[in-house]
Amino acid sequence: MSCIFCQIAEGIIPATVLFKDDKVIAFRDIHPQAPVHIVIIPVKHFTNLNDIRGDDFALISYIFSVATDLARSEGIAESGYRIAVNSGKEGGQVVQHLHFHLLGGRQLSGELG
Ligand code: IU
Repeated sequence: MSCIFCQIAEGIIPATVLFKDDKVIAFRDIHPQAPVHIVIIPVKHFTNLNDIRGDDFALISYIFSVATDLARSEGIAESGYRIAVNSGKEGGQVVQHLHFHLLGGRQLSGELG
């Protein structure tokens, strides 16, 4: 298994895990870009958003519910936060396992690109 996020999901590579069930795992980013920077991934391997079809969109909806719960538990729900997905090379994706960034705890820039 060469995918690093699959290895985190399997517990082979350690991470600071904040949430885990059979579908989703959330852990603190190792190079945080904000006071709160959490990576949320589906346990099942999808390379990026191009792999998401049909019934898999229910999983994406579930990931958003996990993310918004984490925003509340991390204390950033009211001040505001960003959920971002980098998909593909020009989207800035580095790790080739679909993931969502939850960022907050500081004023984020309006720049998206
Ligand atoms: P990107 O969307 O693929 O650019 O983001 C990958 C993120 O995964 C990036 O913020 C890394 O710091 C983070 N990360 C991590 O938290 N743990 C790891 O073992 C690896 C990357 I590799």
